[in-house]
Amino acid sequence: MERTFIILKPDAVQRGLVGEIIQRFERRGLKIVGMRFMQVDEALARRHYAVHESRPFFAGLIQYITSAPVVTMVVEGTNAIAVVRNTVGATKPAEAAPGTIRADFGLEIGRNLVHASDGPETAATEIALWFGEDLVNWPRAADPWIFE
Ligand code: IDP
Ligand code: MG
Repeated sequence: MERTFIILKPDAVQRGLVGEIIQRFERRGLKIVGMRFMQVDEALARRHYAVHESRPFFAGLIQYITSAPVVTMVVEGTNAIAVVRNTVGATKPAEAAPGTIRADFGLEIGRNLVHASDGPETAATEIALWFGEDLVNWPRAADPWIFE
């Protein structure tokens, strides 16, 4: 069982796609163990995207992620990290597979709607950064019908 971290970015919130996007993760069978609606400040944005600090798009990325509220989530499930990345789609919406969130709702890389951890180490780091210990362990009634 894995956990991964997701952000519904400001464009998802401003466009009224929060319910639609969360529904895709829920329907997939992923269990929500953390969720928050928040305004991201610059310091947190810079820590989260520290790996991209030297990139030309960094300033725009910080501006984007702090420009309106976001929804942050931690979800749990079998192979959750890869499953969520696949559900989200490729970074460039134009190259994302049809049926993925970024393909179905996006056009441009700088407005690609969702962040998702890209591996076990980033998932652990990002969950600690954004949620700390503030997660809920709960037995879901449907678990035996989703996890064999
Ligand atoms: P990811 O979100 O698919 O993991 P990363 O390469 O980690 O993609 O980039 C982080 C985020 O930075 C992207 O989701 C996108 O919002 C933004 N980004 C990446 N490359 C560019 C770019 O060339 N122009 C504008 N924004 C970019
Ligand atoms: Mg990334």
